[in-house]
Amino acid sequence: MSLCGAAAAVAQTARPNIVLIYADDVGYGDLSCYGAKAARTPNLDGLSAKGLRFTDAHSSSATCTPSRYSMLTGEYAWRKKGTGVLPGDARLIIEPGRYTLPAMLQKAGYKTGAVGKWHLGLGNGNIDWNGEIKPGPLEIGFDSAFLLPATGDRVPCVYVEDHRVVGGDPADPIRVDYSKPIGDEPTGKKNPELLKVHPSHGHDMAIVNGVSRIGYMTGGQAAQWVDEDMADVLTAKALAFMETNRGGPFFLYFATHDIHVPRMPNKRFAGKTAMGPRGDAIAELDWCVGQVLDKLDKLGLAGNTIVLFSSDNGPVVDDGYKDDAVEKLGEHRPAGPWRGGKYSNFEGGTRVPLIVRWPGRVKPGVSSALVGQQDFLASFAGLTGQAIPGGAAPDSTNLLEALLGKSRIGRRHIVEHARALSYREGEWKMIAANDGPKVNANTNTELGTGAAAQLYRVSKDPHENVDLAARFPERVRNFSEKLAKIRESGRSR
Ligand code: NG6
Ligand code: CA
Repeated sequence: MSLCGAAAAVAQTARPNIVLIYADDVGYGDLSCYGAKAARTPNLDGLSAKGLRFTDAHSSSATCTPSRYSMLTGEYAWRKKGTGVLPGDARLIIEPGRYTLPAMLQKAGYKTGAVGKWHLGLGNGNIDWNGEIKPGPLEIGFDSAFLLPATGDRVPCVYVEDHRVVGGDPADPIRVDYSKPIGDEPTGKKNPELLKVHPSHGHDMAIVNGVSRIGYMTGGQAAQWVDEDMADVLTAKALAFMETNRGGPFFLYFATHDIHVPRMPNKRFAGKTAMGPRGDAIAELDWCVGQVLDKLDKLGLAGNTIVLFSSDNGPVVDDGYKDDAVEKLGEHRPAGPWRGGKYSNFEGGTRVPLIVRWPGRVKPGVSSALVGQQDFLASFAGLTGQAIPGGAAPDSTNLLEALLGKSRIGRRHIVEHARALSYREGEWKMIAANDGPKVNANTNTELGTGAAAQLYRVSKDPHENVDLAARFPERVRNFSEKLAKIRESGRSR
């Protein structure tokens, strides 16, 4: 019996290529396949029409670093200190040698590549940007990497390939400082006349390519990126990775810069929407997706490749630059039906688009299964027949059946993370008590803050308008206990 079972399990495992396109700050309502009218995303709509579109998929957190940490390690980031939004000179926060999504796939025989936004730190805490930059992605399971080290709005504004800055010049060394200006270099604060886009809050330090950033940097003139070309540069690297590894199997983690600030899409996309740069960045993102899908077709790999598309957190309109996003938003609802957005404990913080396409294996449609990005690790371990070592990926659940559309049942519960933790189970959601401002004064996002725990029946009240905590104190107590247990046990799988 057990031999038969093992044989059956092996027969069911497979090693398709996996392409994970991970967008930045794209909200549930930002894509036309999720209902957007003011932005058209034909390539993503096509992916969705041929794939499975999820309506209850979540990033683990309402900001970037913790979501990426959770997705790559299968551990809720809030378990570990130091996993909040990182500065560009932060040390690597995933321990080298750790069992991660790419390391697991390496063991399964995959070539693994990271292209795009990293934001998980690099080095050991004192990086020399002119020398060897490690540890980084290559030490946690990627065979190759072409990175934007932190965010588009943080220094250093250079690409890092494997262990080195691309185009670095020993005669023009790069220096980075997050605490004070370096020499008398111009800054956004002192020299607004040098800027082509002005900050609305923060972002008034080093000026690179006419845009002031978070943090100070000098040097590396020849290495500095051009924001308007970034989508082209990253997409070309993503396509080259697939081409090189066409013999497969490969895992491509393509983390776009779009649609994070500064939103500076290539001029080809200017005016593609009536929403200004934020809308045009959505058009640019959709183009990147189209390029990846075309390449898979050209390489004859589409049928043997799972393509996933998702986002690292919910949407934000004004995230620090005067780029007309607020003025030109019109009727567009970046978070779709959900309340809040990036930074928020309301659903808008973590309920993000997720599309999964695997021709012939995933039946096109829509799924309401509750899934988290931290589940990719255990799910793809299941797919490729990898056993997860004890203690690894403590919050990753094998949801392969749900991800492939064979089951409508996803997680029984999920913890959502922003300022506080929220506990979702079935139709219900509790936001744990948390102090602080109700609204992020910079971005104008409702944060879901409350001195007492809040309870919402999300199925009937998707916008989380009616707090039912006082009516159902038992449920609040029960959910608080379950959340405490998940915290204390160090695992939820
Ligand atoms: C915030 C930045 C915001 C953005 C965010 C990280 C300010 C005032 N705001 O601190 O612009 O960079 O961090 O975004 O500096 S994330 O998507 O990478 O999490
Ligand atoms: Ca983000």
